[in-house]
Amino acid sequence: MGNSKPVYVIGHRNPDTDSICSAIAYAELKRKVGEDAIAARAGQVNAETQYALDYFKVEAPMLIVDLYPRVKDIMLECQAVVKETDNLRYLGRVLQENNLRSVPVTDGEGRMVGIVTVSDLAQRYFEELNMQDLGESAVSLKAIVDIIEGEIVVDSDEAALVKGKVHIAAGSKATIKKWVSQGDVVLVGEGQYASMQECLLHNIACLIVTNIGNIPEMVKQDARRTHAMIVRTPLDTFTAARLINQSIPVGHIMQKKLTAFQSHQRLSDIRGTIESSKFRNYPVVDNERLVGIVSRDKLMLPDPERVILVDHNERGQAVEGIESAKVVEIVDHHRLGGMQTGEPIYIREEPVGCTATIVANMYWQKNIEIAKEVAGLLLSAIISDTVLFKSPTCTGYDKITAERLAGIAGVEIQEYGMALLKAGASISDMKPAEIAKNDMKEFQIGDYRVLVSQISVMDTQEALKMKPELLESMQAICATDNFDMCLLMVTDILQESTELLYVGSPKTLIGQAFMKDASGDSIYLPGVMSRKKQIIPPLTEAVKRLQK
Ligand SMILES: [Mn+2]
Repeated sequence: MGNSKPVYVIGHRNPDTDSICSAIAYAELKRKVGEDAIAARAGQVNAETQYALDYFKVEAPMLIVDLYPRVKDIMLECQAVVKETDNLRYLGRVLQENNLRSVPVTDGEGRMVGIVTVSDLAQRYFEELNMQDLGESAVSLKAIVDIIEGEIVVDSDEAALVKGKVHIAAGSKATIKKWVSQGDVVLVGEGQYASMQECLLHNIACLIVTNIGNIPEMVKQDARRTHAMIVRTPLDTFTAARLINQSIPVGHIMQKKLTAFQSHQRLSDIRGTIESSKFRNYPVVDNERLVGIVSRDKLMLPDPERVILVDHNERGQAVEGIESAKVVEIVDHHRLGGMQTGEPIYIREEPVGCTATIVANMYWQKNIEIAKEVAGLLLSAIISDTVLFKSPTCTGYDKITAERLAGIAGVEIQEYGMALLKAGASISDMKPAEIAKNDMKEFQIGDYRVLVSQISVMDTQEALKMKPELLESMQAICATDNFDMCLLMVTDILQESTELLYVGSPKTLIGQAFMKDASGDSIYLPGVMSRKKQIIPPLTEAVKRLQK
């Protein structure tokens, strides 16, 4: 279909076993029918899910923190880089050969130190119409010898930096005396022996004889005595002089004040900077290293990520940044929560106990075999969502599907199921703040934003010993994230009941919904295990009654 990017299959935030396992299994099914799908998760794997993954030896899906487009999504490979020690001649060639208007500059260790543009180079040439002063440019004698393809006739310290100016020795001795001084580099034409000797009287650093001119022994002796270098070049004086101008290192003309980005930055955060500056390309630098470039033309239209939502359909429960992505499919078993899409999409919503039930049957409807470990994960999801078939959300379809999956996975349902639930029901290592956020889901109920968390336990007392701390944590969540109410279901798997803790207002909502005195901070709800079937619908009904 021409889509080069993979589609991510992802469950809700604070993923439960269904969200993780259905994502894994559905991504696998998509791959089996030839689509490039990757299973993902929108949060940490909980203890119960980890038990299932370990039991069936399957890796957790990749974590997606958010779907906001980032610099790395539009970053291009850098075509060319120059080092700060490279000379302007090399820089010019790099710019020309790659048809670039700018190129990043790195130091010897590959760290990004600047950027140099065509206009920096042009400006340099306009400024240097006269022979130049190399004193501040950090040009070594060796750099000069190299650039003019010189042959050293009398040696001195090649590594020494030129401290003086560059001259062409033309004219009388008097003129030379007037212009040339200590540390200079002087170009002289062939045969001008008197000029050569005059120059060497002034303690110059280097004498360059052009057109492979002859150098008499007398001149060489003068050079040795004054520690000057003599170089012979095949070039004519004009060309050699121009090339010396280009021996300046890039570091000398580059712009050190950079507008650079980091690969993890959100595009929405760099857009303003790009709009208020004028560059065509911006380097991307991570840990001081150049990793790519961002072109201003590419900024406006990054391809959105494509996602398939499993086990949820509400924006508030989806991975952060879902609005920047393109939802292409939904496979779910919850109420429709008002998601809008730009185009028609494939939706499979069934009122069953678990998304995994739907996914398993999609395999079978397509006559595709379910691998043993995938069957084990799907079974785990059904056991988890239906609390081993005890939840009122459980249907006969879930049960039949689970039995068939257990056959493929080779496990005994009751035994494996109790072990799985037990793994998830252990709260001994959990802090009250973690329990208060366990399996947290956000709901818009009438005008109220309500957060409902759920923890399943084997023994309610262990959790309720922490009730004051739990309520305190819930208060904190409610306040920081601006919820009207925070609810926590402490569900006893064995007793098949829930102790519902709540903070925020209006408490009458709880009272109305469950026909109980809710003036305290918790109520006992026998037979209640399902958030979506036994908590959210009565709350929705109560809101309608209250808001009349
Ligand atoms: Mn589910």
